[in-house]
Amino acid sequence: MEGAERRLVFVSNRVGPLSDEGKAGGLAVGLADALRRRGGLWFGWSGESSEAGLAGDLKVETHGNTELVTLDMTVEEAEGFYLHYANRTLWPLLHYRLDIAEFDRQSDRTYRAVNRSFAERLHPLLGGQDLVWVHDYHFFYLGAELRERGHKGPLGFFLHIPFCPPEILGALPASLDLVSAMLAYDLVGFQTDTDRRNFVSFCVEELEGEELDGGRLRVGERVIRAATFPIGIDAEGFAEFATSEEAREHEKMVLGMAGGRAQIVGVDRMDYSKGIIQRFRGFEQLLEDYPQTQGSVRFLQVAPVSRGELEAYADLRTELEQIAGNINGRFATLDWTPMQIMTRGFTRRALAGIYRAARVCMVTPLRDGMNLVAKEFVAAQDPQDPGVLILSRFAGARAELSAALIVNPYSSDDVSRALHYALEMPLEERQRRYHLMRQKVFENTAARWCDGFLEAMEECARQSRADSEE
Ligand code: ADQ
Repeated sequence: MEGAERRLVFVSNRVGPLSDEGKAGGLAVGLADALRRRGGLWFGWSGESSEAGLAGDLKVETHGNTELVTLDMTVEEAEGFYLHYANRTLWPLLHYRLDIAEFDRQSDRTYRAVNRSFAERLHPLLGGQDLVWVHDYHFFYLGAELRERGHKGPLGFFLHIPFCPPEILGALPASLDLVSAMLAYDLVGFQTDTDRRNFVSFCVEELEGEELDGGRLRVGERVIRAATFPIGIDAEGFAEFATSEEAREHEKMVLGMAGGRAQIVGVDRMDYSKGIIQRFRGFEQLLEDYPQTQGSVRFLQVAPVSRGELEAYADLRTELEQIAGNINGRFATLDWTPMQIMTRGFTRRALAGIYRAARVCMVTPLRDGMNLVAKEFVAAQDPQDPGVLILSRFAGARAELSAALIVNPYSSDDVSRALHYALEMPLEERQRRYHLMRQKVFENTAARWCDGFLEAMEECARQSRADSEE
């Protein structure tokens, strides 16, 4: 299809919102921007359950050039697919947590059946020339199911979370099926080179695959492209948020609470992969090892509850509240409370103000696909007086943000030393590090990420048309 742009079709577990104003997570923020610019179809789960489930009516919302199409699931579909297989099996496993991943046959069946039903319902809405871009670990089998129904157009897949090494993935009873199904996509994208390498290694070691040049990979008859596309944010937009009135009010409130003390912040969905427990231990150790910091710092952790239906997440909340309580009990004085934890969501402008009030932001996941909080923090800073980013070596963002203070999040010594260093850091060094990071964040934006992936998909489509004409 020379000249005309192909229609864009996104598939992701949750759809929208298309507006910036919501409390959307990382994925939605990047995609909404692309659809607003180019138009198309966004297909996914409504987030609701009904008796008919995936067999029920499609819900269609039209916003200008974009259609949002969603389906309900039955309670059984939602539990087996989303709660169980996606979030108790794949999420921990792909985040290297074999110790808590649960494997059971029934949810594996439901997950595949849900992928099949999504393909069944999506296929009639597709034109052969559409660019279909499937997102994340909820839909490993969707591409293969679309192919079975005769879809011949270009199919892309992007994994927002890490791809663990074959030694870990191999523990998944269905690992061979799952990775084989990924080969139905023409382009498979990852956040980092490590994730890509792990995928290629699995194909080579377990499926007799062969790495070709140009990022291509041959497995049996199939040749696909596996590449790295680190996701970004709308940096200009976020920087503007940071100077909005709402941001300023929040900045003022946080600074007011700090009362002249150095403000440390953490902002994460409440998830065990984010390393919040270890971060609290690091903060406690700062107070212990550097007693002069007692009374002169304040730590605010913002952690909205997510996936609260799952035991591991409910337990985490209890544990975090206990640790924070213990730290406050141990160190507080009549006029100083060391830390505060908040589980409510904020608008993006409010969040930008909180980041701007921070002297130090701690982003210390034990494993993270990218971590957009790190990038948002950088975009929100005042260039004249920027805060310091402490970043885990296990966050995908580390590849670009090497000018942050890089720590091993498992080592409370390392974290407490980095905190102390950050608190003492002279303005000149803060500015130097900030400018290096700012350049990356403003260069590699959400729009560029999206365009890069779509260009690579167009290239795959041209290639496969050339091959079929040969
Ligand atoms: P997440 O695991 O959700 O995303 P992250 O990239 O940090 O992690 O994005 C979280 C988003 O939620 C950020 O945009 C942040 O601003 C927002 N957020 C956090 N707390 C909030 C609060 N209290 N109120 C409002 N908003 C809040 C997954 C992967 C990541 C990957 C993204 C995108 O796990 O590694 O970076 O997808 O690909």
